Amino acid sequence: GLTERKITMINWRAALNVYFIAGTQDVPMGQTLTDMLEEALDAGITAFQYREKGPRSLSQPDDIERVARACQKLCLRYDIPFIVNDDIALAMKIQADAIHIGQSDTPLAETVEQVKNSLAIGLSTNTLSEFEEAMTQKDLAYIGIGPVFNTVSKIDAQATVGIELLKDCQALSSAIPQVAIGGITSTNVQIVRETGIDGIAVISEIAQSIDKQTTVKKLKVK
Ligand code: TZP
Ligand code: MG
Repeated sequence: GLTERKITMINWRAALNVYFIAGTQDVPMGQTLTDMLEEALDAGITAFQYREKGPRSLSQPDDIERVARACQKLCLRYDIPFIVNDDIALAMKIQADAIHIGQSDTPLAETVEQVKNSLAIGLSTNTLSEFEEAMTQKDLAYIGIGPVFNTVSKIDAQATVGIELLKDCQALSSAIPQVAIGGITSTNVQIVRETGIDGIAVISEIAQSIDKQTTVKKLKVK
């Protein structure tokens, strides 16, 4: 059945605490995505998004599905949400916990229709008006805001939004859980946390870390 593939009752505010994102392209030489993910899970990440995108990413659907299922299985074992980036068909096929879409992916209304209530939905925003629009949507589990700082992990990243946009969004509404993304590291995480945002999403800070226990501990709010 489908039930054993999903975790139950997701508290998204808690899940956003340390939200790790990665795909094959983010794995350091000599490692595998699943090994890297297992280390991150062991260190205490609170959500994982499978994002297969950009140079060095897998392109064969069968390979992508196999890796996705392996990651999903690990996340289930650690009882944290497994989220698929962008690929609604894959997310539906394997019954992920959620689908994450950006502003230039499948529009939200269409995504809602396609997931038929069986997946939670997360949406990225890059401006205050996109955030305001997202806040009116009843179908969103959480909203991403960024890139906060410069990122090396997304080739088509929008201009950086800085801490100011995070503060403005927080001031506007916190009705839907929010996560900051883009260039967040152990050294700048404090000022991001001070905005009162629910969580942080990172790729490179965890993917590149040779001591994930220490890195996640620094990023995480107890
Ligand atoms: N969306 C906005 S920035 C970004 C994504 C997927 C990449 C974040 O990666 P990093 O390495 O944490 O800056
Ligand atoms: Mg996208």
